[in-house]
Amino acid sequence: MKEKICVLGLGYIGLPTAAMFASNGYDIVGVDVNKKVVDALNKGEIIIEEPYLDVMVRDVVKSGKLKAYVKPQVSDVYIIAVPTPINEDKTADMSFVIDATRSIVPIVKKGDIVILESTSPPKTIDDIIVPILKESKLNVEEDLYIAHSPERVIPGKILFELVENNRIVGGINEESSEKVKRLYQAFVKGDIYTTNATTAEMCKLTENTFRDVNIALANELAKICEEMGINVWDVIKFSNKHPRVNLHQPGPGVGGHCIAVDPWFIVEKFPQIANLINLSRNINDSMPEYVFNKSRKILGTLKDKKITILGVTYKPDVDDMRESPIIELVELFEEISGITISIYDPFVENYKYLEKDVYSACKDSDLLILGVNHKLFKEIDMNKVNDYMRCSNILDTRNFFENDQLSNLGFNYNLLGKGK
Ligand code: SAJ
Repeated sequence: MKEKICVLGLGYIGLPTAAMFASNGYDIVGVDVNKKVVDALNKGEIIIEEPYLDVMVRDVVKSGKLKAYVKPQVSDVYIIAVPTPINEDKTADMSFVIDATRSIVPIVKKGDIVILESTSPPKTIDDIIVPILKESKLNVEEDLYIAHSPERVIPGKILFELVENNRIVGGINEESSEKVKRLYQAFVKGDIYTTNATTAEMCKLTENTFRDVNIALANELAKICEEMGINVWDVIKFSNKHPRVNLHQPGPGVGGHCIAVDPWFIVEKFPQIANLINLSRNINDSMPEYVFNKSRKILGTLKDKKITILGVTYKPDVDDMRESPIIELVELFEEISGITISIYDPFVENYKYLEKDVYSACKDSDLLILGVNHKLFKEIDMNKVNDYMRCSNILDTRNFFENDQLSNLGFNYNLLGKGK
């Protein structure tokens, strides 16, 4: 008999995970505190954007394998996939994890499995999950199987990566790791590695910290190369010809809900030791202001100027704006008196200053900033853009455009990380 699984939190991770188990024959209870999510789901509808997820969810709801509730229901497995946002002071807000764990205390029974998928600071299983579960009258270490199994999927490819990626399972003991590993083998084709809970927690944070620190290095090099009057993109390209070097790319900052957040969870626990991690976060956070200052240098003054921004999402070819550094850039421009801002981003429907058409966004503009490298932008007729702009200045933060081509059209082309 397949276990009944209760998934707490029906967001970017919980919902695809629930649907994936359901489509593999498990009975799934989906739980979300947001009644709108629950009502939509019970009609077979979803309120997040993710390729193919709508079809999968519709099918499993129709077949009765996935049902949504606002409260957890008695099950054999509980998967906690709620958000762990960051507080103003850069510490993790664990309230959703705490509430979700507490909500299963009255129904959890001997032999059940409890899995934390949410990205969490190290020791969350030991210091938060286990103590809360002890509020049930169970002898937790003996009676329950508990593990952290962090999600590692990338938005836009979630259903593919849920199946294909390798996975880590860190249990409070070996039986917990093995039980949880067996469960995920229902659909995971990648390898599943077992370890202890704290190691699993640290792996997830380390993966994103690795990227953050490397991006910070690229951003620092960009600033240095500008000072030297050389092109960081060439430095990176040629350095990467070395067989053991793989530099990341600079840019206007790091967005998304993972890389810009997770390193803080390590800093929070080890502020005295995590110097490099802390510094890297600050370097990446400094990039919107760096782009802002570079814009000012290009234009002399920003007062009464019109700025056009291409792309406001946190990365290319998605509609996701969470923690986007371009939002921060926009906020910096907003402080300038007399400034006009216009934005063109075909992936985004709701944001200020949006224009439906790239050429009207560029009309009478003094500076065009390429914020995100959406592939679609390759189709823009730059000759026409040139005609519409008041002054043909470009600031490319992603090495997206061809310098020679734009210079031939008469643009003053500026590249982040390239000095004049
Ligand atoms: N970026 C750069 N330079 C680079 C690479 C990225 O500036 O060389 C910027 C991007 O523009 C973007 C940000 O970093 O603003 C992050 O984008 P991303 O595509 O690198 O990562 P995410 O946040 O969408 O997803 C990451 C992934 N982690 C890793 O690749 C190690 C994903 O596998 C995780 O599941 C996800 O975080 C998560 O949930 O933790």
